[in-house]
Amino acid sequence: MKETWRWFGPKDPISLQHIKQAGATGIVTSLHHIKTGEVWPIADILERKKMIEDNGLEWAVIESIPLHNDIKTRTGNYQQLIENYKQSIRNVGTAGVYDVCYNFMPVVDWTRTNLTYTLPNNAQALRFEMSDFAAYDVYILKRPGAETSYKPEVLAKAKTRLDAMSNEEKTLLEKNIIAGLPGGEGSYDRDGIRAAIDQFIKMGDAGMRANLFAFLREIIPIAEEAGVRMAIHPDDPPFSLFGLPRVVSTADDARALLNAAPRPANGLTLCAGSYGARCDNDLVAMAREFGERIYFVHLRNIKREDDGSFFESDHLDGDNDMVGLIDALLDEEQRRQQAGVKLPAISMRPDHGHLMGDDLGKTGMNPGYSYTGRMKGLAELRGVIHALTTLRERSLRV
Ligand code: DNO
Repeated sequence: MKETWRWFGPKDPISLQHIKQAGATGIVTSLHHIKTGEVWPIADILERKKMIEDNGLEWAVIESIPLHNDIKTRTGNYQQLIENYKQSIRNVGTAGVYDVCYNFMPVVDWTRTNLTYTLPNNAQALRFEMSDFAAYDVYILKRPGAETSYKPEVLAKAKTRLDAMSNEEKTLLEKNIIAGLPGGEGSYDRDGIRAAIDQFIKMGDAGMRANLFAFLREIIPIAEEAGVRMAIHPDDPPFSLFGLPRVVSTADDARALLNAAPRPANGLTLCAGSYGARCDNDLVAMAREFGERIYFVHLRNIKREDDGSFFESDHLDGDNDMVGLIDALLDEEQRRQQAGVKLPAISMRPDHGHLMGDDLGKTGMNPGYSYTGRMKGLAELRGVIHALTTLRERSLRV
């Protein structure tokens, strides 16, 4: 597997040299300075690629070329925006970067309620607490009909949580949910998010899915021509938020979207932490079923709770079968090598890490994307990859 690391570009407090020291060989990044919807100029892509290569690394995956909301709703200037997206895909292919991650989440990108959840060892993790989310949705945002989205016990807990929150805590909760997390799309204030929710909620799952498939039917042929593989990132978390449609949350969703444009350029990002936040998603089975079309993996673990809440646990300690997942991905890589597939390696990155060690208390760390926690995650995952690969080689020799 190709060991990669997400880097937020020249403004990232973590340098390319430090990433190299952590042992990664590939960089996952985006041109964050280009506004969503605009064409990525070749010159900018090449400049970023050179910066990465000058440090002895490779630009392995683009995460992400974000989709403008108008493409998701097929309103406004969406046709021009799709043309722009096609041009960006052609340009990245010309520049020699071949894997593109993107997502089709409505309104909010990845979402957590608590960015400093303290673990028993005093490191900090990211957490999604269903009752806090409900408290925000029902009592602070006051979305019409929001109560119907939650179970009575979640609503009861939400009210208790809300009553115990100071004004500062309420402000922080709102910021965590709607102001946008690193690499995510969409930063709103309260009125802005209300308007965005109104726009998307009426589409329902069927409307949202139809728009995603329409986008794929236009983009996939262009990606194929450009030698680029599109790898859609699942909804994070993989269930409806604010009553909004969600169409990339389950194995059925993944199957339907792969079938909507059944070409090799139409692929998946298997984000273990996102799909894995639902107990009905069997990650190992998904890796085996969709293996051929998985181009990028986010290896992250979580501990789930009954009401849909979860926190991000250590990479090898959680509800996800990380060893089984890596084993399935290594089998797929072996299959590609034997079949002579171009670019057989699957890029993995340690997704998120705890805020720990010297990073605690440092300013400017991107939530989930500090140095030491991810380095620990990468080292643990590398150990699993190394052990499984060694065992495979030995069994071949016998
Ligand atoms: C969170 C990430 C997301 C993801 C985008 C993909 O850590 O997984 O930011 O990169 O949603 O488009």
